[in-house]
Amino acid sequence: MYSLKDKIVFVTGASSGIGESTAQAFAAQGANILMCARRAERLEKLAQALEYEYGVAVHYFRLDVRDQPAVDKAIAGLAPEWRAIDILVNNAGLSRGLDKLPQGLLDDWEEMIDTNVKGLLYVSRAVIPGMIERGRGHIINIGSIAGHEVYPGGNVYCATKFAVRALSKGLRLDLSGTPIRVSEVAPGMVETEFSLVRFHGDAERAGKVYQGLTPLAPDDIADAAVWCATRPPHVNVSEVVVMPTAQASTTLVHRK
Ligand code: NDP
Ligand code: 8X3
Repeated sequence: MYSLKDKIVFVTGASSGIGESTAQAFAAQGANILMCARRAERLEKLAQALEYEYGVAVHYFRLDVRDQPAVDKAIAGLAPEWRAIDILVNNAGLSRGLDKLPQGLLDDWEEMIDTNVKGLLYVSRAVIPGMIERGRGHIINIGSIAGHEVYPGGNVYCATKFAVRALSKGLRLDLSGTPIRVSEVAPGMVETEFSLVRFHGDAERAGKVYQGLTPLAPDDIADAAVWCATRPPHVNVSEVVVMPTAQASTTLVHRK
């Protein structure tokens, strides 16, 4: 098993849900945690909890991954002790709306594409050259079942997650011959703030998404990310698809 002790793990979108759980799960393995999101006050609380509970070093910064100059500045400006990122978890992402494409809102489309595709690219472009120079690294992209199957109203969100899958595959090709690993973790339904964000704060509608079934918890996905990262160096877990038992596909969910 590959030890995570004292490794530097950078988690984007760690202020909530899967990112927060992932930061915690890697810290529990003794990794030092670098994390970002827009809601820095939440990161501050998480940093204190992780330092206290696991005795690891934590550094956080406010970052909107859609802002390319800010991404470059944040990564280039890291203190020397934080520069050698071992594992990048590209998690920051969101869905907006569930409208049929002809009725879709342009702002929703821009936000999803800018965050899920361009944000992931900006962060990857800033971090991966250092991994190549150091001759070590692992990129774990949080994709989605929506990147494997399309569902009605999923149109642009699904397209962004298909893009995450394509970029994960493309990166494996482009990094061939290096020791750097690339994994995609693709969850089905996970109860987080995801649906609240998708439905622009409509809590009643968001709650209905998870009614009558046991969805995944963010920890289930954090577990999968840690599992990918702890395989021996000659093992690259390319893709992990994790679904609630009650979910057979994006369109077939059993509700009691
Ligand atoms: P949450 O809404 O709970 O968390 C999303 C995280 O992304 C937050 O920390 C948010 O931080 C961050 N984020 C969003 N936009 C930006 C931005 N522009 N810059 C920096 N950080 C940003 O949802 P999840 O935990 O569920 O989502 C995490 C990932 O998992 C996403 O990529 C999502 O697509 C994917 N996913 C989720 C599934 C689910 O059912 N929940 C299933 C499959 C995949 P802040 O707002 O503070 O910036
Ligand atoms: C989130 C899962 O099925 O709501 O990526 O799109 S789904």
